[in-house]
Amino acid sequence: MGSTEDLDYPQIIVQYSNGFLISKVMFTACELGVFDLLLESGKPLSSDAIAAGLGASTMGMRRLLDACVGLKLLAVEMTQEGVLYRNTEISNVYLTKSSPKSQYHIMMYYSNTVYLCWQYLTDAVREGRNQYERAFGVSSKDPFGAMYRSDEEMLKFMAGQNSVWSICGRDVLAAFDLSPFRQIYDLGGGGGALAQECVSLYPNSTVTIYDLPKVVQVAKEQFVSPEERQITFHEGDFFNDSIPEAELYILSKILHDWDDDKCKQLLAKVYKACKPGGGVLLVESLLNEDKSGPVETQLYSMNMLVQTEGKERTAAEYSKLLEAAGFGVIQVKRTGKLYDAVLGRK
Ligand code: ASE
Repeated sequence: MGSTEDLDYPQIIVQYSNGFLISKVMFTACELGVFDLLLESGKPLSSDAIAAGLGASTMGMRRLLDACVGLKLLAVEMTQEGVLYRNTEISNVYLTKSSPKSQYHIMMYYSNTVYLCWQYLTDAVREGRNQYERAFGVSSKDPFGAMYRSDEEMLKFMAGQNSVWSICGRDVLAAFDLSPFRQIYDLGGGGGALAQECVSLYPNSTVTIYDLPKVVQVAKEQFVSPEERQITFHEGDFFNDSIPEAELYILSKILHDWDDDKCKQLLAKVYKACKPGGGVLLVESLLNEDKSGPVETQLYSMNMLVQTEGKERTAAEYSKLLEAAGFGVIQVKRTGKLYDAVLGRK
């Protein structure tokens, strides 16, 4: 420690410069299927065997595997047959595709979509708007039109967002006792992973996923089985179509996509639809009141700049938006993880 003060060797600057190299090594090992192959094999493998199994060059693979060892994403052992690689515990749980807590899809979204937008971060800061036009040649006027510019992109986004709830979903839903709310709408609920967590935590609730028709179609086809009776769907655009009556509305990572005007517009609509005694649960990554951190949230706010019309906000900022729409008794719970919860009551 003390390295931040050391002007002779600026450890922190070196670390930050290399940050994107670290990300890309992890993304690439995921994308090539290194962790999946090692899980399936059930025994440590040589770099030649991994290269052959994944159709990669022996030289490139050897280097990638060694970098993963340095990052503690793989472990290495010396045997008579030579050097063998195996997954670490954290890779088995989070980096393999088949794990229930897999972060594979969010990594692919970061690596292939988010990463390309960040190429234009300088332009985003200069212009104060998202960079879809430069990154992908699509209009940046309608951020979700741009983000869902193809079915493939939409599916990658939905799968990516779903993976976050496998690690944060339970905490944000348990932050408040939501058991009094039986009839719940998850506005912009996408692939439904948060809805699935919700009905498992609150077995007496039903959750309706309200999302764009093409999102609902993919959610039904790929993510939520018809056997999950507590989950239903409603096709619509929450800015332009009506919002049905319910006891609780979940807006999970929705307000961070939009500017204050759009947020107020949406919350006013939710307030009107909400049953008296009902509420709204905001699930967002909260900034400190002085915006001094957490650094993950500050970085996400930069990402909202390059990808959307929104930003990350403080608890007081969300409270003000809720109050402007008519909601009262606003409670804030920080989970200590990536996403926090804010509850407002009608
Ligand atoms: C959105 C969430 C995300 C819109 C675009 C997004 C995420 C990535 N791109 O509502 C997930 C959060 N991660 C980051 C880096 O912001």
